[in-house]
Parts: sequence; structure tokens; C-alpha cells
Amino acid sequence: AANSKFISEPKTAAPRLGVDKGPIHMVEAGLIDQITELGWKVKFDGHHQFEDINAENDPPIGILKNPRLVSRVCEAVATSVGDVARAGQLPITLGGDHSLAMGTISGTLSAHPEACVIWVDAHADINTADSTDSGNIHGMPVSFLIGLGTPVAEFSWVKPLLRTDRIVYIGLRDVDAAEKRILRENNIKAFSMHEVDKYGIGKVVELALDHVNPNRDRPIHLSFDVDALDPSVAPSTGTPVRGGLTFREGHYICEAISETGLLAALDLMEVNPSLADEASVLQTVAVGCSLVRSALGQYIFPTMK
Ligand code: DIR
Ligand code: MN
Ligand code: MN
Ligand code: MN
Repeated sequence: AANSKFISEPKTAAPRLGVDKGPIHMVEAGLIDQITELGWKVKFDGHHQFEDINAENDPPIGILKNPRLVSRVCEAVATSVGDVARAGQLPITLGGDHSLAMGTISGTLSAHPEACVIWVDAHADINTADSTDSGNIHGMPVSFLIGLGTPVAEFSWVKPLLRTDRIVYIGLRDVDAAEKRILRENNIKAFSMHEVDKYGIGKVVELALDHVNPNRDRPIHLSFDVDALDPSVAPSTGTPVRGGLTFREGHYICEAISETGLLAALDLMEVNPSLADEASVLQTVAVGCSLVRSALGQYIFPTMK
């Protein structure tokens, strides 16, 4: 296995400004040294800046906000992630808002067409251009990746490479009525907080893997929105929703996926340091770093192997 990885931390334009600053906080908190210490060789690709497009030259398309900037950033991220994945390395993307997953997952699937996606989030992020009420593209990336709804020309580079049976959700608790219909009509598997309570996180992760990866032979793209965690654990995020995953439940998901040996790409999204007091920011940044370390095998003690 190529014990080497790549960290990129792009920026997109969320309507709540500041989410682009989250990634650099995790880097400044020492994330790169921390994962180097776990035995990985890390290549840090830097803080991506896309400042040529701004609000004045990026008017809404329909009600979609910042469409050109989001599209351009995601397309660049798709290329970077695809290149890293094709080189047999593990791309880690620190976001930034979750629209970035359009880029990261496009990149992963361009390199590993058989890959599956585990989407950990309070939200389903599966509105289409037709169903969105907010116009926030970070509520829509999954529909673009699958190819649902009326196509948006600006996003024609996003190929519908994601099969509906290759994505599974964990942690949902704030899903729009239209999204519930989309999930049902497309038979997309989701383990909401209700199932986490009912079965426990261990069983939920096992069932989720059984669904998207029954033979445990497909590469796994883990797309982790930090708002999946309870706001008491990760307060600095754009759309916190109470009743979320505990610290341990979030870490368990990362550990269990690490344990499969199949992790092919990781997103850690929606850390937004502009949205809270300093203590909350430090707490959220620390949890973000900790989740990444868990996904990279920190929990495995020598005596357990
Ligand atoms: C809502 C909220 N479903 C939307 N989604 C969020 O705007 O589409 N996703 N916050 O992250
Ligand atoms: Mn999300
Ligand atoms: Mn979310
Ligand atoms: Mn979001």
C-alpha cells in the first residue's frame, strides 16, 4: 500500500462566509505532523485560492448561489483528487463547504470507478436544481454526482458516475421533504440518527458497509461533514443540528473504515471558524484533526495487531 497522502484544502463560496478558513486552521493546529507521526508520508498541496470570481461576476443561475465559483473550484479539486488517486495515493480534502464533494468524488470515481461512498452528515445534500429551496449548492452535491434533476450547464463537467447503490448515509436528521422523496424514489440507503440510536453505531457501520461494499473489496470514499457530530462536540459549522453523533460515534465510523484497509479518499468538510467563539473554534478544529487521524489508523495499537 502506498503509505503516502495528499492534503488539499480548497475554498468555496458558501453564503455563510468563512468556511474556507476552516482547513487552514486544521493545518495550523498541526494536522500534517500528526499524520506524519502515524507513519504516513504527507504531501501538502497548499491552501487553494480562487479569487478571480466574486459575487459581482457570479450572479445566481436560477436560485443557485455562486454557481461559477463553486463549479470552477470543484472542477479543479476533481482534477487534483483524480491525479492523486490514480497515483495510488490517498487524497484528503479539508473543506470548505460540502459542495466540494462534487469535485472530490468525481476525482475518486475517475480513478476508481468501482468505489463506494460513505456520506456522514446531518443533511442528505441531495437537493436538485429543481427541488432546492435555499439555492445553496452545498445542499446539492449528491444529486449532481448521481445525475438527478434538470442538468445545470455550468456543471456539465460533473459526470453522473455515482450509482445510487454505491452511496450510503450515516447521521441524517435534517432532510427536506423533497430530499426524502428523492431518497425513497431512488432507493438510496440511509442510516439516520434514529437507526444509530436503535442499533448502535457498530451495527450501523457494518450494515452500511454490507450495503455498498458487501464483499469488502471496493475502495471507499469517506465524505465526512463535521455537522454530523452533535453541536456540543463540533459547534463551529454552518448549519448545526442538535441530536447528532457523539464524539466516539464519529470516531468509531472513521476507525471502522480505516480497519477495512479500503479507504481511498477522505473529505473532512464544513469546519467554519468564523461562526463561533474561540473556544468553540479550537474544539471543532481539534475534533476535525482527530477524525482525520482516526481514519488514518491512529486507533490501532501495536498490541492489537
Ligand atoms: C437544506 C439544508 N437541505 C438545503 N442543507 C444543508 O439547503 O438544501 N446542507 N445545510 O449542508
Ligand atoms: Mn454536508
Ligand atoms: Mn451537513
Ligand atoms: Mn452544508
